[in-house]
Amino acid sequence: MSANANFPSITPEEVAEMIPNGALVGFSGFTPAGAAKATPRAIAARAKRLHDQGEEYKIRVLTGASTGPDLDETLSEADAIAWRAPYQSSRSLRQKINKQEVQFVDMHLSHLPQMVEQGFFGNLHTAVVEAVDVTPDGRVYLSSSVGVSPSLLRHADRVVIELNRRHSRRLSEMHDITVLPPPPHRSHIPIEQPLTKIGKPFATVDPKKIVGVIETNEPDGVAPFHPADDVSRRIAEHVVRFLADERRQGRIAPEFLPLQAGVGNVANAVMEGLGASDAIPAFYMYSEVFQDSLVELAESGRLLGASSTSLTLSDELLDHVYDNMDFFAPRVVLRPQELSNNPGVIRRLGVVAINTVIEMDIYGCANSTHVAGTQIMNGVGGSGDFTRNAHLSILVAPSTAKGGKISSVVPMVTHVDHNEHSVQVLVTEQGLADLRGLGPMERARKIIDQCAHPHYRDYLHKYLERSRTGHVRHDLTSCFELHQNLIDTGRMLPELESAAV
Ligand code: 0RQ
Repeated sequence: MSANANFPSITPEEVAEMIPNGALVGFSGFTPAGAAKATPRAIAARAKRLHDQGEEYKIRVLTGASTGPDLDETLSEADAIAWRAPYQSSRSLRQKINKQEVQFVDMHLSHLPQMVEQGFFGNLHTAVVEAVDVTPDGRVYLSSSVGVSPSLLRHADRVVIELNRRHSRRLSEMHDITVLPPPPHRSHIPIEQPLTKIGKPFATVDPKKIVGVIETNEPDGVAPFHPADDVSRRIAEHVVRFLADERRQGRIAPEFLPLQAGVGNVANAVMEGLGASDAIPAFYMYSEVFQDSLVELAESGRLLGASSTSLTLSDELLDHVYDNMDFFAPRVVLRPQELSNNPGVIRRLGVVAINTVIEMDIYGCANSTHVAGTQIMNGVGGSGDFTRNAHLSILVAPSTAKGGKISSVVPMVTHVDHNEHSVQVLVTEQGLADLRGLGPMERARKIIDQCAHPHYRDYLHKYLERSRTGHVRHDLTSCFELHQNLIDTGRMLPELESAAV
């Protein structure tokens, strides 16, 4: 049934006019997948117009995670964001956050729906949600991501649907949507296998709240996947060898365990490596993004199925999935982020989690978010949900950054996203440190010898030697010396002659 027969059409410009300065607006989108598109562009245009007239106009922006360029980048460039949660990956927005021009709440993605339910972010003025269909009784068939949209639809005062004709109407065959009741009224979540469905193929909204429907026909615009570089491939080799060995030793069951892999180059390389390995059987994913590398793995039979909250696929591959829904629909489940990232489910399924960090320290704490402890990159995203609760938590990073001027292995991380109690395995292209069962000094020596770049090992060993007392040994006068050197001279070890290590 055509949505416009049931709800009035509205233009993005009319929606922008409805949203006052300072309002909290929830947009669909988890990565560029399923992100609202036309409305944020119109809000940005309105902001620019008002700013030219000397008027203040900024909104508070809530989404599932990062978004497409039409949302964060466009709104930020128009100086239209005052506050943002829970994750972002926009160049322009990150600069404004680091200048304190935007307040940013960096939080675990699994917490977001209940924070919305509990009203911590204030009154939700409007939700703008991309969908493939909406029925007169308020069933909203979402598009390529679920994210936090079911909660936004419940709690917003008014709702705008962006009806994007570009997506397959068969997406509902993948969706599994339920909103958890607040405690103490929760019972166990009966997801016993990555593809178990426990909800409905649609989200619901009170139809009286729908102020209008905007028809669009636009791709998600996910950037295409780049082939893995040498460093990522070496990291992947260490991870694959380690997991195959864990299985041989019986610590991972013969049928294997579901995997979660973060986004980006290294994660894609790891997935490729796992796909190509004879020692790893065909496997499932229990993750938050379904990205490009998984399409081929599914078609070759290496990936048996995946639970996710978004189809983060470049346009060509998303079209390919839509053209082959008979194959993909039974193999992919898209859930709200409260369930894709649910700590209890991750622990029950025994997920093996692999995420990329900015830096790791010699005792196993890791920093995913803040360069030199101050400059936000993206945010913790789902990495904490998975790292804390996985059966096996693996964190990876190249051993150096910026052409060798920065060591990713440091005495003490300048910001802690994952602490040593959650982190079990650290990997760089240099090697892998399995930290399970090791005391602090054993960990430190292993991390330096296995993971640090050879040019930084001597410095790190000397740091350990001069840190003489305590259980976790630190020299508080010099634990951030490498970072201070970086700030002062542009490199962590100024005496290193060659930058290219
Ligand atoms: O900077 O963009 O200026 O070149 O950080 O680093 O090596 O391209 O790697 O794109 O995978 O990003 C941790 C940021 C890594 C990401 C992080 C600089 C480096 C480069 C990017 P340039 P790379 P990636 C959810 C998964 C947190 C959220 C998460 C992230 C830029 O993976 O945001 O895990 N993770 N989500 O030069 C200074 C250092 C640096 C550094 C890297 N030590 N110091 N700069 N960079 N290390 C879970 C799912 O289920 C999906």
